[in-house]
Amino acid sequence: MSESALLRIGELSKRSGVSPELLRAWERRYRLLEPTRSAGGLRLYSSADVQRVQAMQRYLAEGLAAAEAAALATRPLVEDRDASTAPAAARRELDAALSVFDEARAHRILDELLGAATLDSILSEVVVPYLHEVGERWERGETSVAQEHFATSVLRGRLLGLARGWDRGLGPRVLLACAPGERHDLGLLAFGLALRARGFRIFYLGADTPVDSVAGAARVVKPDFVVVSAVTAEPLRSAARELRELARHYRLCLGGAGAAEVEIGALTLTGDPVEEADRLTTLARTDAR
Ligand code: B12
Repeated sequence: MSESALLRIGELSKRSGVSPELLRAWERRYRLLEPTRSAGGLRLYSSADVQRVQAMQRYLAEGLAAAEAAALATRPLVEDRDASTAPAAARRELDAALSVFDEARAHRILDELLGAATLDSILSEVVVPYLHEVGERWERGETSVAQEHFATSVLRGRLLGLARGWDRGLGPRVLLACAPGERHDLGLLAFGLALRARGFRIFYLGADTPVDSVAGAARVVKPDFVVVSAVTAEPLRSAARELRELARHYRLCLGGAGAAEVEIGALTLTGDPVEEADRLTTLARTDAR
């Protein structure tokens, strides 16, 4: 759409009969509108925004609550199956369901996605970016703690469901755990699923695992790789001595953003879980030769 075909907030307001204040509130609260910016930084709205405002008005007139109306009004765009816009549309649809605590609908969306796209692309283009979006909105105070907890627990449950049986097979064994005190395990879980899709066998200990307990599990599992992850450096730094010891017995990798700042001689996996799964696959193949 050319810039001249785009509308400013005042023009969108005139066209729809909705005040600029209310339009801004819908944009902020429900992400009903997705403006681009002009060279001068002004918000510019497209015909898709106009359609969503009109849909919102229809649903409100039918007596729906604003959050429900917004969730439905954002739906039609999701039917756009263009490869370049589908992940953003899927994230928006997922968000519309999760932000009004509609778990059944979120599962339907995920079912549809799983039927239509690879797990790699769902992880990299929908789940991980969506978690970032939730986090950013939570930081700005636009998403409540309840909404953030609900969204992450539904997604976590779903990812764990996909993990069933991921320890089977003949591929290299990987033992995965979060560092002691670390409760963020979604990146690690995504990494495990991406590894599984590449034939690895996964043994998952999850959040907040003492390093001596990881070592105990490793004695039983006899993994080819042990991965300990953390979002910040602190949990890894605090456990550095024990992790160094673990690295003497096993091929140790540190994962997650926290690993970037910790130097204990282990391989660090700080990027996207799918890309890092590719890196570990290459490494495992090199080892096998
Ligand atoms: C969900 C969430 C939670 C959930 C976690 C649920 C769970 N089971 O994971 C709960 C509610 C438990 C939680 C708690 C807390 N959280 Co929190 N949380 C988040 C949130 C919204 C999403 C995190 C997430 O899963 N992201 C998706 C992952 C995949 O993305 P990522 O972490 O950026 O990781 C990237 C890479 O590092 C890589 N990756 C990540 N892990 C791994 C692992 C491996 C092996 C590999 C290869 C790659 C990899 O993948 C990503 C893409 O590149 C973020 C917001 C954000 N912006 O991320 C805050 C965030 C991580 N939390 C934060 C904080 C401060 C906390 C608390 C201290 C809050 C509190 N006051 O209680 C506690 C700490 C709990 C603890 N002891 O660990 C901060 C961390 C700030 C910092 N950098 O210091 C963040 C960034 C929010 C913020 N901006 O303040 N949180």
